[in-house]
Amino acid sequence: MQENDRVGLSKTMSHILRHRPEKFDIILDPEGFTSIDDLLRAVRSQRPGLTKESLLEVVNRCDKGRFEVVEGDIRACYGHTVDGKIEYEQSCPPEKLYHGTARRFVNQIRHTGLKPMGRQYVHLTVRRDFAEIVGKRRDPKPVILEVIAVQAFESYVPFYKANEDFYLADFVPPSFILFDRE
Ligand code: HQG
Repeated sequence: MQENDRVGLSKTMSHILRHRPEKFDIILDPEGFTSIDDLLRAVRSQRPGLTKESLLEVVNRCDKGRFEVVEGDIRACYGHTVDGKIEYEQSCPPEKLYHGTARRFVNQIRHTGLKPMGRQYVHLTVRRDFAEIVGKRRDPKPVILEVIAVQAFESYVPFYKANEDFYLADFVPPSFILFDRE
């Protein structure tokens, strides 16, 4: 599959698994999983003839680990906006996590901390380069915020591991964000 096709297919899969499963008669379990066969059927309604191999190629070649496959089931690892919060086990984060955002949001974040906004969770990454890419979706010169994550976790802020590179939080208070490293 060409990269362009993979990106398009990945977006369709994300749309279904993160945002609109009900539109495709897909039911997610509490952790966001559905069967690969059901997802395949749903994606085929948009892309007739799609093979399971192509779908799994998107899963395996995705640099951000967007999807997880476990014993015939698949889920989006993060990014959800569906009703009903996707459940993750709490997990102690690494010492530091990064969040890339737009310059225009920073003042608000200074006051209220990081909030999930339109999604179910705040998204944080262990990789500065990923935070840069995430921030550039909204600002050509994004601000990379550092979150002192272990300290936050040991105080009272729950964190959840989405995949090897991304952690989620319900919120991050400003006292655990280093703004002066912008
Ligand atoms: C900002 C995509 C004002 C926050 C990405 C962000 C990522 C605030 C925006 C993943 C705020 C929400 C998630 C506050 C947070 N006041 N603005 N208090 N708190 N914000 O898209 O982290 O590529 O929901 O900084 O690449 O940008 O599709 O979150 O700018 O990995 O796999 O509100 O989604 O993944 O935006 O992106 P988003 P995000 P994929």
